[in-house]
Amino acid sequence: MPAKPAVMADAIRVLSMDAVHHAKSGHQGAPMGLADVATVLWTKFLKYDAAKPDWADRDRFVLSAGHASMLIYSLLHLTGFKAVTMDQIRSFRQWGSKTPGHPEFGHTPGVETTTGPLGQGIATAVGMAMAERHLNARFGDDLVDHRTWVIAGDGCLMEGISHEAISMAGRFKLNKLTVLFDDNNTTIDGAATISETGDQMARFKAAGWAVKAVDGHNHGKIAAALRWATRQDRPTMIACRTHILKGAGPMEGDVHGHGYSLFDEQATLARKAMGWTAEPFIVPEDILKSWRRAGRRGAKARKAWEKRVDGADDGADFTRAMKGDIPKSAFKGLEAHIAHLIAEPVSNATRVHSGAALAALTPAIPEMVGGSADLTGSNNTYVKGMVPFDAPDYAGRYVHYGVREHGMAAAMNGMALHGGVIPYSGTFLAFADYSRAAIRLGALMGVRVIHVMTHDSIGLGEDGPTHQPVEHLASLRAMPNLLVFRPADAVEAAECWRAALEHKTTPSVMALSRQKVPVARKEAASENLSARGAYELAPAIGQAKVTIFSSGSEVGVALAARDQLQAEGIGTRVVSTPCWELFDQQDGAYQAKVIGDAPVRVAVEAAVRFGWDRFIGQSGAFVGMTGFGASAPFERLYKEFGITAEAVAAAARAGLA
Ligand SMILES: Cc1ncc(C[n+]2csc(CCOP(=O)(O)OP(=O)(O)O)c2C)c(N)n1
Ligand SMILES: [Mg+2]
Repeated sequence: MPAKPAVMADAIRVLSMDAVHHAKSGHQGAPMGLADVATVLWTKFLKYDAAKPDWADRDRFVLSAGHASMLIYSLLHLTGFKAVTMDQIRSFRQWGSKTPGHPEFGHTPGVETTTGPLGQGIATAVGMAMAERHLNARFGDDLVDHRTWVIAGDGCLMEGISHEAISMAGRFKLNKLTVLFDDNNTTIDGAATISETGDQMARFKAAGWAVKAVDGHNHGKIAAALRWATRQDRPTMIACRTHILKGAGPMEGDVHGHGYSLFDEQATLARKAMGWTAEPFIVPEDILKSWRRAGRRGAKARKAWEKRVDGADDGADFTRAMKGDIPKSAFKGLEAHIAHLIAEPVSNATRVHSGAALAALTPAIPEMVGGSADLTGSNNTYVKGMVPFDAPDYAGRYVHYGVREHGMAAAMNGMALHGGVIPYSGTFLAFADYSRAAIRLGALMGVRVIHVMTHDSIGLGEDGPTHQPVEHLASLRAMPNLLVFRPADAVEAAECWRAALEHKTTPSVMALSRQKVPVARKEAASENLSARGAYELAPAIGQAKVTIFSSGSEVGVALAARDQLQAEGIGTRVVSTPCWELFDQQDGAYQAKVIGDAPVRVAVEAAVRFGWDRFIGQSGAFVGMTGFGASAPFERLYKEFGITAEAVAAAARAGLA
């Protein structure tokens, strides 16, 4: 006899209690409250095949409320995802387990995105739903036709990023996106109402969503609501009224149930009330069987889909795109562009050079989907001929994200996680702070997204200190698994783009100048020098007494200082450092050669010194910023803040004295 759905839901509850109890850590409140909603979704609606977690046309399930991780681990175990054995459930939150405290992408098959920082999941899911619609437009229903389901709690919806995500999804009419709101009126400090009186349903509705409320413990009603969601022409939100710790006897619905750990007696009573007689970490055969059957539900559809991919003319192209492989001849246009730049050098802002590189890349790489947070003209992210991404034909490759830097960065993570899309977008570097939490999650997950961030220093001039980044380069360089590129001219910009695209598991920031910069690279190179991270741009004439290190718009300052010093007979070399992280990956011999042994080292960058000691040591001289900038034309600012060739040359002379 198949197990009753209510009993199947109890299996989630009991496993969540067992795991949290055993680990003496974690959250059972939300998994117990959500067990019914999740059971209906995973046994009747979610399209997946537990035997093939990476089936490209599966529905995406995002547990935005990442603290409820035992919910997804229970589901993965029960439905038969191989990696999540009962031993793994027993090892919840332990070193080396597949069941870490919060769900981690790339760590546990079946986990579509890392969640835990509240609000990120729902915003990431918007990107997944965008990627789905875009690829559906490109490859058709036969290959791409799936939904994105999100479970989000009070916390996710309180976070500001949820606003950006919701309004984007509403504007783009992402009708294959459904948010299941765990409406339990509970957060950590107590009832959600102690800090929230907003009407979440009205809020979603105002953003263009279809909304519905449902008793989150009534399987029939949940199923009806999910069915309703699949029929709407816009994104859907279902407020599922649930009780946190549902099934835990007197503690059920307690507003302090968020991280409450049931005492032994309470857990025993809860099991008894559920009629659950099995020992901890044991799921009775009939219940497990029913769950495993649910986990195989999608197998037939998956196999039929595989046949369709095999038979489709563009099946191989689809598979390549989903694997994240770049088309074979992707860089031909870029190579020609670089050759042209060497033959006929162009001096301009590096943001303009980046735009030129994009013009050579985007026609050759159809997976690239660009965009900007309302700064298209400033970011140079738009390539002529690109069509906006929008309903009802989602084939467009340019996203008008609106003024939503954080939501944009998270959506890009979602697109990259979905696969088949290589997202890039633009904003000002100073606003990296707005998107930082999503950039960090992207770095942690190892997704290829490219954040174009222009106006990268005081060099932006008149807009003043609010817009002038000074500490941002240092703070982004501090982030693990993030490539921070700061090209010095057109050739470096092209090289940096190529390097960013060739790093499949690392997000990149492209820091670009607003102001015009001189040409740095005049000779053809036999390799991508920027991909080395740092390289000798100009050698010393005679014995090297001084090395000047620099990046981006200050490389021109470094070269001018070199001219002054060489005129005085002081052998001076210039090292360009477009990407510190890639330099760190070079072998020791290469690094030593680039750093060199000139007795005096100077660095110049229109930013704070933090981090530069890595190149110049403690005794090196740094020419840059020590505080915030100011509003004035950029030439005046460079003079006032002392970032000049004269200052660099003087620092070098002082070092030699
Ligand atoms: C950005 C962020 N801020 C704070 C936290 C810490 N935190 C984890 S869960 C939570 C409350 C969540 O409330 P809700 O989403 O309603 O979950 P429930 O208590 O209903 O399980 C908080 C503040 C976090 N994980 N992420
Ligand atoms: Mg809650």
